[in-house]
Amino acid sequence: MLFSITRAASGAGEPPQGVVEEQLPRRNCLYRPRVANVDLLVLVMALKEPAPDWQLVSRLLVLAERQEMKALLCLNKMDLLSADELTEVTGTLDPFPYPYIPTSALLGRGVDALKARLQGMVTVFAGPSGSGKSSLLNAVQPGLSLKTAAVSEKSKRGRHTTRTVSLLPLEGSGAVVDTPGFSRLEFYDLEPEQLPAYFPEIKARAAQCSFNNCFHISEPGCAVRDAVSASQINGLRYEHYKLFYQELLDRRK
Ligand SMILES: Nc1nc2c(ncn2[C@@H]2O[C@H](COP(=O)(O)OP(=O)(O)OP(=O)(O)O)[C@@H](O)[C@H]2O)c(=O)[nH]1
Ligand SMILES: [Mg+2]
Ligand SMILES: [Zn+2]
Repeated sequence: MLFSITRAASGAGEPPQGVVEEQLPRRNCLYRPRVANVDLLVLVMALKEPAPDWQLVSRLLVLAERQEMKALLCLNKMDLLSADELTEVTGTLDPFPYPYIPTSALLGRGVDALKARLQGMVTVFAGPSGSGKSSLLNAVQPGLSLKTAAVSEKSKRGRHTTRTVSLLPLEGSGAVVDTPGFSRLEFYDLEPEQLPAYFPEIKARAAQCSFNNCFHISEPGCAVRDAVSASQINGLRYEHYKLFYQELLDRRK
């Protein structure tokens, strides 16, 4: 996210003024994150059309941790899933160390809960093209009238409808930033040793590992791996941790 928001120009109670310093690259890559004064990252992932990319969710959450932003996951397009299918998805996500809400911009489900979370916050909406970021924002505040477009019939992927980053004041208090969709996210200036600190569920248990330099990969007496075995840490999240750790190691070679 290549933009920064300054509160300097706004008075008490007024929405913060936005200054877009640079635009996001349009397609498939997001570079070095430089986000200032953003309180909350709302990560919008469609449950279907396009299919969810959980690894991208974990990547973005690392980014949120690095930027010390709160994070909220919206599982959008819940109307495209049966109740059983939704239960199955939330079952594979749990335990999830961040709040999440199933939403449907189409039916207005979860929109009040989302709206409540945005009050008084500067929030960035991020996620793949076609996941429904602009649609959810329109549902939260119909006056926004943000442009949306159907996903491609054939590939079920988004059409990169939102092309620029825009800061929008919210009724009440707060502001939201709609951003273009992306599907790839690289880590910048990140050493593998720093990674455990950006997975809160790992960070919380690291002190109990036998070795204080444990990186939770294959070391004996690892409290993190024990927690994964006991389903206290989500196995998928742990797989992403290992994947990112290896990626960061490989990059150093
Ligand atoms: N069935 C269903 N369709 C939805 C929902 N939310 C959004 N859509 C549809 O999904 C398509 C893409 O929505 P957008 O809001 O344009 O998606 P976006 O994330 O802003 O996409 P980009 O701007 O390209 O990054 C549109 O046709 C929306 O009507 C939902 O909850 N359910
Ligand atoms: Mg959009
Ligand atoms: Zn460990």
